Amino acid sequence: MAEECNVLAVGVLEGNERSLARLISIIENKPENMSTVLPIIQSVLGRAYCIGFTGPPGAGKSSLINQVAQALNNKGHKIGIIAVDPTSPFSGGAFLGDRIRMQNQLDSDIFFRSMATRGSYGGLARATKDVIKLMDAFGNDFILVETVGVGQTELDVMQSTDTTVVVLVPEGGDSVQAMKAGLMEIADIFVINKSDRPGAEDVAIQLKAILQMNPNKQKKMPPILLTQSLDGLGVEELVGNLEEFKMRLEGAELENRRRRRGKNDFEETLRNIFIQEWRKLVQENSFINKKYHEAVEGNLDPYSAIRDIFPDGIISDKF
Ligand SMILES: Nc1nc2c(ncn2[C@@H]2O[C@H](COP(=O)(O)OP(=O)(O)OP(=O)(O)O)[C@@H](O)[C@H]2O)c(=O)[nH]1
Ligand SMILES: [Mg+2]
Repeated sequence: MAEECNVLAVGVLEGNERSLARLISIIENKPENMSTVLPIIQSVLGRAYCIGFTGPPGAGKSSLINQVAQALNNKGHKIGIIAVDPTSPFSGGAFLGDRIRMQNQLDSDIFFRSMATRGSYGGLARATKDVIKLMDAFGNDFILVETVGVGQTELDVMQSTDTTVVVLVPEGGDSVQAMKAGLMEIADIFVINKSDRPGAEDVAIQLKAILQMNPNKQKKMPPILLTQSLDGLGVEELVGNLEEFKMRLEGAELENRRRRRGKNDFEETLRNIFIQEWRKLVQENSFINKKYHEAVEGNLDPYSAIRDIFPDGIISDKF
């Protein structure tokens, strides 16, 4: 498997679409293979600019991404799209996939991939971050990521993007009020889609009032744009705002964002490796197994168990 991953990783660097598709499938199922892939691709990572789109089910994220992808593609950019859990029960999730697949047949430079919810939420967020890296190595200029809703997975995924677009709808007055603080904070740009329907302006006004009441000192006030993603109204302005945001971010702030991401990435990798190694230790070492189970059963507190298990010098006993 490692050898196949090596060959595929080189293929990805050469811009081979089949290698990318195959490698994504492997990594989705066995993320630990990134340990052979990453050393091959690491030196080229960071070229792609990653934009996340999130918002309630059926808000029009897929149709909007489709429009933005085409607009960027028309400007000569190579685009990758990742739809995380696109099969929402509210609307046909195959919508975007079908459209993009149609375009791919027309030989456009857009690579589409959807990621189904499987395993734990943490697993999905991790797989998405890995796929972002593979698409970056493939030579995409922009990677557009769609996630539904406001859960922990979305927040995790959005921390791996350079820009976050939050998509709302005119009927969303109540959802604006109830919007999770986390989503407010991560939004760089707000879009009120389906602005052909009544109420879009009202939602924009409400949103603006809320943003002004809770100013985020670290950020410029996010723009609020109106779009109609079926016929592309407002898309040009959105793309203009995305480009402007990218230009403004480039330099120190982008480096800061990416350094923060690098730190999270490192710590997550370390945590995963520690946990895996730990589980092996529990299987293999009867003393550790005994202490562990004492702690699990509640007969020993976790701190004491860890002090007993790890002798002085391996980890500090001052925690
Ligand atoms: N009236 C109107 N309908 C729209 C607009 N944009 C999208 N829709 C419709 O809204 C529905 C959902 O669109 P999608 O693009 O699939 O929305 P989504 O947010 O990706 O949906 P999920 O991925 O299922 O959460 C579809 O039936 C679209 O045709 C718009 O600007 N105006
Ligand atoms: Mg969608």
